[in-house]
Amino acid sequence: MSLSKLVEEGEVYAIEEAVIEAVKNTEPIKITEELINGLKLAGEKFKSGEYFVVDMMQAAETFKEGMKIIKPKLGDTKKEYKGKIVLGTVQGDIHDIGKNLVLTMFEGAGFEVIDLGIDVHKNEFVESVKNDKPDIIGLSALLTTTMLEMEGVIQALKTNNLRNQVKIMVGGAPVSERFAQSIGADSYAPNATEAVSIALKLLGK
Ligand code: B1M
Repeated sequence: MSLSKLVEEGEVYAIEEAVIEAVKNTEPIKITEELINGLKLAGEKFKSGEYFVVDMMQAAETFKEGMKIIKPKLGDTKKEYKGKIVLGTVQGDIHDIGKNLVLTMFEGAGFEVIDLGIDVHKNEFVESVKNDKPDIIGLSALLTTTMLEMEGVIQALKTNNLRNQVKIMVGGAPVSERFAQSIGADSYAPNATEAVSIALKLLGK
């Protein structure tokens, strides 16, 4: 069974061995893409009513197990310090797979990453800008309802006179370039790999 199919079907006990085998002759990034594809297919089945939340959770768990093996192989060369980014999934949203992938890519590229986790209230981002002084705040959202929270974070930073001290990057499946512009974010990244190059440009590096 392909890696993608193993994730889609939530074959959590088979994924580790399959990924170890795949690593022998496939690029880690290609394996990551296959694992992501499996999640997407599970999501489509959920949308069509064929899968329930429990099936999606099983697929997500299988994805995570596969990523545990791939993660150390993504960007495993030591890089010079590139900057500091604070990441979080916005309030009301518990999806973190994409955000964690973004985190892995930033760490691999030489960024210091502070992960605020999931369901992060706008005030936590504000506090983090005050205390951690990041170069960038990275917001992730996977629901059409929670992506609206991104604007709340930007407003909260403005209210606290902190907006000009930090760049804002937004991402997540329902988010778009147009949406990012409409809420006053500095950038939008469609995926984890591009997020790093967009961040470097944003910081003039
Ligand atoms: Co949820 N879910 N889910 N889910 N889930 C979606 C998102 C959905 C599209 C499924 C569907 O209907 N087809 C749908 C949203 C519909 C909508 O709003 N339009 C949905 C729903 C409805 C729900 C619940 C409401 C279901 C319910 O309870 N009735 C519920 C919500 C819970 C909540 O958040 N309050 C829910 C729950 C869950 C699980 C817990 C079961 C699980 C999450 C587990 C976890 O994350 N730990 C889950 C999953 C796994 C999915 C799908 C299947 C997969 C999401 C995923 O991880 N994709 C998803 C369907 C789908 O995507 N086809 C779905 C892979 C991931 C690598 O991609 O996150 O897009 P993504 O990240 C990408 C880019 O977007 C980008 O880079 C990443 C890598 O390239 N990116 C950034 C992301 N963040 C970024 C930030 C950046 C830059 C780039 O800068 C800072």
